[in-house]
Amino acid sequence: MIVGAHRIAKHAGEPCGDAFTWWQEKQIWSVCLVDGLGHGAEAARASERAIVEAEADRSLPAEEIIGSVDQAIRNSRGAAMSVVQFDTGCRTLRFAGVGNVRMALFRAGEVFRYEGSPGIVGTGIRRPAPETAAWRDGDAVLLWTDGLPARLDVEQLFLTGSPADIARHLAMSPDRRPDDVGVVCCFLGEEPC
Ligand SMILES: [Mn+2]
Repeated sequence: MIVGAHRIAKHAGEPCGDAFTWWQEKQIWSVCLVDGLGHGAEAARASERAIVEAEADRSLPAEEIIGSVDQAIRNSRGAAMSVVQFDTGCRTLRFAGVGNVRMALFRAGEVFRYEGSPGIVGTGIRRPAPETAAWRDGDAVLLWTDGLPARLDVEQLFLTGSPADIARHLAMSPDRRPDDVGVVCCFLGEEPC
């Protein structure tokens, strides 16, 4: 597993309302991307609290992490959020999301897309149903917020560069919308992080 990420605030000089984190717990790698509603300081407060709570729940399954964050950020503006967990032993993934933080898995000409269920984390959501799938060495996974278009066509990007390069390149792309943008890129395989 190699992970890289990049984010850019809507307006230079204001806090970014998109936030990410990842961690390894035994053979499970978890990656979390959060978009605090709107932009600016209140959005950043919501997403930072979501990240702190997610990290505190690090051993829970993805959908339960989102359920805990929902409780923890009730007094915030709310957020969209997705969590994906890669089991490096079984080569499976588990995805859960609420709101429009999207994910796609890229594999030699194929793209598998994942979307969260409707709702706003922090408003008393129903726990989202997780999706599971198998992955292979060499697969690449992107997560991105709505600062980028819903459908990203980026396969040529994977020919060069590290996950951090790809995330930065995408975050600065001309397709970017007038919003905070956050991107996380993962290369799946046995490479040490
Ligand atoms: Mn946004």
